[in-house]
Amino acid sequence: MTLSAPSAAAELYSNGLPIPFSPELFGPLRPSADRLDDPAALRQRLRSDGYLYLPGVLDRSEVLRLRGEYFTLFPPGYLEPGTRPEDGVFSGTVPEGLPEHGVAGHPAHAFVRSAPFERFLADRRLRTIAEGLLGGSCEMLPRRILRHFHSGSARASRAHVDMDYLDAAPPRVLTMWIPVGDCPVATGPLIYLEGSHTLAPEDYAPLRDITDRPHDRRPISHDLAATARRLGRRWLCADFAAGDLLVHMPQIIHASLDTTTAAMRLSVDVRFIRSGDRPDTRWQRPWSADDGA
Ligand SMILES: O=C(O)CCC(=O)C(=O)O
Repeated sequence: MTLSAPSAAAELYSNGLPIPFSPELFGPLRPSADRLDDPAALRQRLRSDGYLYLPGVLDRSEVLRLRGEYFTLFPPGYLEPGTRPEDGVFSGTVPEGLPEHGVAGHPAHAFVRSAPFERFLADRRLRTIAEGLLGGSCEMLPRRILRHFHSGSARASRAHVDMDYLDAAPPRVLTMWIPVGDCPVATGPLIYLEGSHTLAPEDYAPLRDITDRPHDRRPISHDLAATARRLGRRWLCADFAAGDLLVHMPQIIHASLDTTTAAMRLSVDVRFIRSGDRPDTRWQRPWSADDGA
């Protein structure tokens, strides 16, 4: 599989820090959609890679409809004039008075509590994949996160493992990441550190001192180049299209890149646990960006 060159020359960024798009630091994700009809093979692939990259599993038109329904909620001036909400093209100006992303009053806060969002996530395909992977009936945790980044914000997700945020959860948990729109490398997708689900937490503990959030020990680091070099591993990425799905284990190190395109990055991440397992109570409420979980 080849990666298209990012539109922003050879240098990418995460949280404003540069990371060269070089073969030393980046490699391609391995697609696994050919195993969808074989849950045992899919489970085996998840165990060996720590993630599953499933291109084209969801209905592209439904994903784009969700994108349009979200961006319709923004005040005039936010989207580039002459573009459609489903394009999600940033005008370059955040309207005055727009609350911080995901807090009460911001469109994302209402959207994750809305019928279109519920309907989209009720897609049987998500549950079927989760049940095949977790080996039985599953529940989607109610805290479902809508992430939205635009160019110029120098914001992305720091390197982390989900188990540091779900530490009161049972071990049988997995995450699904859904790009809500096309998300090539330059738009700032999720990336995985190759084979990092096999590391022990002590292996990456020293990286926690390379941080822009010294008060919060949960992120591993905001410096993705240092993370890759210190651990001797590449970041795996792909040019995602609307309809693609990623699944990962709570032990794999992942992060995201800054958005450098006018088209905004929109995604949803959800977690499944086995029915009957005791959930982490912080994940039992709908997401709000200031809920601290
Ligand atoms: O979308 C992102 O930038 C981060 C998502 C994430 O960490 C996850 O899905 O576990």
